[in-house]
This record gives sequence, structure tokens and C-alpha cells, in this order.
Amino acid sequence: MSGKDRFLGLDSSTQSLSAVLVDLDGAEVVAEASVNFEHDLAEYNCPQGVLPNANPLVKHSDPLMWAAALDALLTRMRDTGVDFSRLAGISGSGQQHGTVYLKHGFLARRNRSAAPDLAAAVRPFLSRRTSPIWMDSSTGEECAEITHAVGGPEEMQRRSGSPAVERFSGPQIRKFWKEATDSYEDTSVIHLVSSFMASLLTGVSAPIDFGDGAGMNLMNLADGAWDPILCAATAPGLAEKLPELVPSDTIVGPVSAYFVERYGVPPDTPVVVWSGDNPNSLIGVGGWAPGTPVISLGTSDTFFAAMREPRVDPQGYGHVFGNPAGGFMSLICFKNGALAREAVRDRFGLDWAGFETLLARTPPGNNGNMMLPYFIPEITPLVLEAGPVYVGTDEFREGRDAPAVVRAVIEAQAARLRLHSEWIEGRPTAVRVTGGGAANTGICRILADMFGVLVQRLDVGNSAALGAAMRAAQAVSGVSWQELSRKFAEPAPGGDVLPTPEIVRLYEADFLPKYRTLAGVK
Ligand code: XUL
Repeated sequence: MSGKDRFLGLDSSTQSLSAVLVDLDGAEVVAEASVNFEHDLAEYNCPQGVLPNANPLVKHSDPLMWAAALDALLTRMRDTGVDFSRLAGISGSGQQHGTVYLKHGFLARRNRSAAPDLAAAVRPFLSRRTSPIWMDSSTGEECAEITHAVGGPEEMQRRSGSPAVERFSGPQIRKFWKEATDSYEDTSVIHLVSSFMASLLTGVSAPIDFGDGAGMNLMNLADGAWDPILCAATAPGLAEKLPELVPSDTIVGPVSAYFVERYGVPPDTPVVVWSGDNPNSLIGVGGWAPGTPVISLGTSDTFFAAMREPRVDPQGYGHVFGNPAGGFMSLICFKNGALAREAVRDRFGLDWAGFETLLARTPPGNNGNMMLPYFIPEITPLVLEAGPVYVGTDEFREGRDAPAVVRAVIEAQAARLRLHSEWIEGRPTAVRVTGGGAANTGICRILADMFGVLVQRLDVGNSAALGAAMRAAQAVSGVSWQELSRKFAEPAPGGDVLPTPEIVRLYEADFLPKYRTLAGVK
């Protein structure tokens, strides 16, 4: 491989753009870096990665900020001495569902060469100034219209792997078409965050992979192509505005000259098609084969698992996406993940260590205190009006019992993950936990007890960026998923958390049935 054995994985997430650089021969992560949107790119006014909006259901972000983050991240890496000379390939991960709307001429060479940086190169070509992201819940009407036009929720699920979902790209595109028809018509291509970022890297309009494409309510799950009925039900002329759909190991092309000249990336470094953060994380935690489900505790909490056959959630909350390693994956997403944990932490002026100390002060089952943790509008189950619900003692309900409130949010989140993943076939023997929340052993203990299985953790915190680097290595050098997982995604020694049988029984016999009734889970 001409002495080049390093692969770069980038992760354009809700709150930051991060990088993991791996050395394939040495089987190690050689560099990690990150740019935080709120703190490092404050001029874009996106606290926690989201543009302020008076309507709590509307959540948009600034695509120029994502472009600027790519320059900021690579500058930071170059200036801290990261050596790109051995780079053999790049891929990436994007927060799923978010869309970027571009006019004709985006990425034409003459337009790019005149621009001083990536944000300036993109700015004149945005046909929609902002990008709706996965946190948006404002398209209920459009979901109903699309579902009706397609012939009902079952048909929607059968075709796309999911019912019509507020945050998915199709309903968002329909809303844009209805509200700003002229700008929609002025749009020549609609990218996902993943394909937008890959386009910036390559200087060509990049395709969308089956993993992320399945999160749009526009791709036919069975044949991996844009579904003409779904497209027609969404907006006129849509199929012509969508990038090509390709397998997740497709090489888009070489990195553009901009990155060679500015950051010293070797000319011709191949860029592999990007995917969504959940499909990438599936790879990054070694969950590519069925039997190893994953819980990711990030801005959103998600549960996902590789599947051989596409099975759909009878309750309509879960989704089926493409697995980058082939086949399918299930995905259940909860909006009240880190944001709910942070709301409780901040309410009592705690840091994470203090949060964990309080968690340990209350017994499993929380003396009967329970919470429905809807700090922001929720998607699983659908709750459009935010507001946590407290059931229990007066002290607890009035927020005077901090340890009980801390335990209630975590027990509720663990119960949600357990109850909403029951439709996925096969009881696991272990669950891999990743994301920022995985560092908190108290949280992992509650997950182990709620699922009644071993919890395994991994060394690399950013499994989406790591998964992207592993995908780049697989696509460029043909290394097997087994070997890549053995090198980079083995559970960390000492990271295991075992369930405690009496607590498992208590949750099973008492807590879970009560939570099921309170939350109305069937
Ligand atoms: C998945 C989902 C989120 C985003 C952001 O359906 O909406 O997990 O991908 O992480």
C-alpha cells in the first residue's frame, strides 16, 4: 500500500465535528480532534448546534457552520502536528436526516477556486439558508399527507422501512416545497449532511449510501433505489434533485486540490462515501454482525442492531436502515438523551462526578419514584409538548429530592431503551454501550440491570468517527470487518459491567411493568 496505512474518519454530529485517525498496521488510533460548534464557531449562533427558534418544534442548523468546521478541524489538526502524509483514505459520518439545499453550480471548479474558504464557497449556492435537522418535529402535517398519498402507514413502512417520521428528510422536503415553492424550484440538489460533507471533500456532488439514504422516507428498502411513489408523494420533481444512491463501500473520488494545498493531504487520497452516524457507530463498536446490539448515549440516545432480514417495528417507532457491512440494521431513537441528563445535572448544579454520586445514593426502583423524561418534545413515543412528568413523593415531584430525580431520569431512559427494542428478534447476551454517557459507570450499571445482560464498553469514545475510519479502510484496502473489529472495536478490558440478579428481577417484575403502563407502551 505504498507506505500509506492511515485512515481518517470524520463525524459531523449535532454539536461538533470530530476526527479519528487510525493506523491500520499498528492497529491504533493515532490522533483525535474536535471542533465544538457552540464554543469554537460561536459566530454562527448555534448553541448546542441548533439555531434559536421561537417554535420549539422547529430545529434548524447552519450548513455554512458545518463547512467552516471542516476548515477549523483540519487547521487544528495541521497546527498540532498531525501528519497526513501517510493518509490512505477518508470517510465520514453525519447526523442523520438533516438536509442541505443547493442551487445549480454548487462545486463547479471555477466557483470554488475563487473562494477563500469552504463556507465562502458554499454561501452563494444555498437555495435554503438553513438546514432542518433530526431534532425537528414540525412536519406532522406533511407526514400525514405523504402517508395518505402512499396508501397508509403499513405501505409507508413496507416501502421505506419506517412510517413517515417528522425528522426524516422526505417530510422536511415537502414542508420546504409547500412553504417556499420558488426556492424549492431553484434547488438543483438536496444533500444529506453526510453527502454534503463528502461533496466538500471531493469537490463533486457526492452520492448517498444505503445506510443514511434509508433515513429519508424516500428510498425503497428492498431495492436500494429512490422509490418513485414515495418521491411523488413528497414533492414534484424530487427524484431529479436527489444524489445517486450507492453501497456504503463506494469510493466517491479523490480529495479535492483544496485539501492537498491547504492541509497537506496527499493528492489522490480516496474519499469513501459518508454514511449516517448510527450506521457508522454500528461498525465502530464492532456490531456489524447480528447478535451484538448497541446503545449509543449521545445527544440522542439510540438503540441499534445488525439484522439479516428487514423487520419493522409493529408500534411504528423503530426504523430499518442499511448496514454498511451489508444487510440491514434496526434503529430506535430517543430525543431526550444527553439533553435530558444535562437538564437534570444543571438543575442541581452538578458535574458528572456529582451526578454519579447522587445516582448511587438511591436504591434501584427509586422507592417508587418515576419520571417520563420529556424535557424536549419526544419522538419515541411521539410527545409534541415538552415537560417531564413526575410520579411519586411530594419531595420528588417538587424537585426537592435531587438523588431521586437523578435516578428517575436514568431509570426512565433505560426502561425506554428496553421496552422499545423488544420487537427486535433474539434476546442478546451482551449490549455494547458507546457515546458520552458510556463513561458514567452508574448509568451503565442501570442499563445492565434493566436489560439483564452484560454491558461492554470500548476505548474510543467517538464510535461514529472510528466507524467511518474503519469503513474507509475496508473500502480502500479490502481488510475484512472481522479483522477491523479485532483491531479497533474490541471491548475495553475493565470496561465490562455485569448485571446484579436481584436487581434484574426487581426491574423485570416491578419497575418495567409500571413504567410500561405509565408511558403507555404496548
Ligand atoms: C436517528 C437520529 C439521530 C441522529 C443524530 O434516527 O435521528 O440519532 O442521527 O444523532
